[in-house]
Amino acid sequence: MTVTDLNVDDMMTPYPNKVLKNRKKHIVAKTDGAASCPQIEANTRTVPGIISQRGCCYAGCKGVVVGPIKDMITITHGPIGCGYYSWGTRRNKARADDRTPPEHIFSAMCFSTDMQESDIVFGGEKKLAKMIDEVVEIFHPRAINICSTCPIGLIGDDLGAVSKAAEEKHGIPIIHYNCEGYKGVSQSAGHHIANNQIMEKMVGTGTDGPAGDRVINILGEYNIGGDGWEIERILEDIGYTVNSILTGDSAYANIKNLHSANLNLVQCHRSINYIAEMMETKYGIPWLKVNFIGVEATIATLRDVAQCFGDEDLIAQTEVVIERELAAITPELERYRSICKGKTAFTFVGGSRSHHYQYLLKDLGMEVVVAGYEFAHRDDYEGRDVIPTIKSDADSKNIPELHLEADPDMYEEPNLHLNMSKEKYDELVEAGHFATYDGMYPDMVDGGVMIDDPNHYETEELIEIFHPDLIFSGIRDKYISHKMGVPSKQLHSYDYSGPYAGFRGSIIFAKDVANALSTPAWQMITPPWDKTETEGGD
Ligand code: CFM
Repeated sequence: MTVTDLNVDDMMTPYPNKVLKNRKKHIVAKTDGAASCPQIEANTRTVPGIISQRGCCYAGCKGVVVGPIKDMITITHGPIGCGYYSWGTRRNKARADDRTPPEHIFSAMCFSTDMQESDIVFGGEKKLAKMIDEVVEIFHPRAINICSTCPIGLIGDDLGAVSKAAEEKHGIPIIHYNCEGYKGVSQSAGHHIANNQIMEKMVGTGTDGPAGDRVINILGEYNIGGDGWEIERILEDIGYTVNSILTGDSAYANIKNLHSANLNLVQCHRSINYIAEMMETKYGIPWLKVNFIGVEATIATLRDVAQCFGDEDLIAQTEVVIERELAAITPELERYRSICKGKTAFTFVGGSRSHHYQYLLKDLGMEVVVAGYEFAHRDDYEGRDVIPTIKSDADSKNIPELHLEADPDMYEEPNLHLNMSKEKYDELVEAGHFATYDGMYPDMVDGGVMIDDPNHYETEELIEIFHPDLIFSGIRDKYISHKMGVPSKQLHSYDYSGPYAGFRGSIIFAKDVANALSTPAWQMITPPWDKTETEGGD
């Protein structure tokens, strides 16, 4: 069956009518290379009863955005399971540096109030206050995060009051997040809550940020498997000063100085676009959507960034670094490419990578025939023009918008932060420099399918219809494909591998993909449903 023959009705026959009607809106095929993306339903509630692969609001706030801040202690206020299951699984790496000595790195630890039945009945505020006292006494952190879980919202513990009292007592910032798991429709609400608090309580409070006119922040890069370090290596080689990567290997000590940057680069647009937009409003700092996944994408990104600064030295040095890095990786990449070429993939990740990895797979000669997102919004599929402001998030029903005033000491026309004329800046905007990598649809192959919030059943159906050679997903769906005899690679945690970003990362990725595609194991297994009685099995 070819991809263009996909008949969604056939695929979804077991559904009752109402469910069919709902799910059909979440799937879009690109046919005849159509330039404009059909509307896709996204960021809406999963049909109750369907086994979705989404996570919760707490996962998006604690697990994704604030958990990786290495010099803060992040307390999970709730029963132990939430803290335990979000402990160390994301592989966001951290290390000591000039500002953060090893004894100040807490991101690999798990802190939880371990709420018991009696705490739920009588309230957990005292327990939380006591825990803050304990962690301050034992670890002396610079600042503390408190993330709430579902039961906390239901019993009504006042985290704001506890944090305020503890701040006065201990003299350090204590930031609370009302990110109860049930809020919103997915992780996405948690990203937004985390962004708001970081913006309100941390950004702009520091006075010791890096000086210079080539200072950048990288937003939406979480250092999974060391990705952030590879990106930082390249950028510093070219001559930029990286103030902070949010939030991979980041520190409170640097986040408070986020406003010292001339430019914000946004790698994951889903989880941290809010901070980029809010910083533009408050400080006039421009932001650029980038992609460091893929060799060609990394090159294009580096050139875009240099163009933003418009500095001849930077532009020249960018080319020197590109040439040197390409020379170092090309022979090995070619070897893996010869194995991967012509193969197809199904990517299913959160809200950003199914798009970004298409560039790296293209470098290897592979095509993505099905791309799914757990919790993306319409703009992640269709492009930012579709829903131009953060106000239109379905999330915002749960999340009060921050009303930011422009800071008169900092706010300038965005061009001035880049030491560039307004005309030149407008020219770059016009040329699309602020819209590259916007929306997945333009990068889909003809006949390819985008699907929002796919469930276990639909994943199986799509594998049977498209027969992809490789599936990129997460731990929840990895074994679905294994059972069907199709190899898979985790794109959330990279299994135990990485980094995959930048130049050096592309080689590691290519090697992992070539290994997965060429292992003979997949031809040797017979799935249980194809086994005859005599072949055994239970
Ligand atoms: Fe952004 Fe992410 Fe992603 Fe995401 Fe995530 Fe992740 Fe992801 Mo897993 S922040 S949206 S909430 S790129 S943890 S590092 S891999 S689902 S596609």
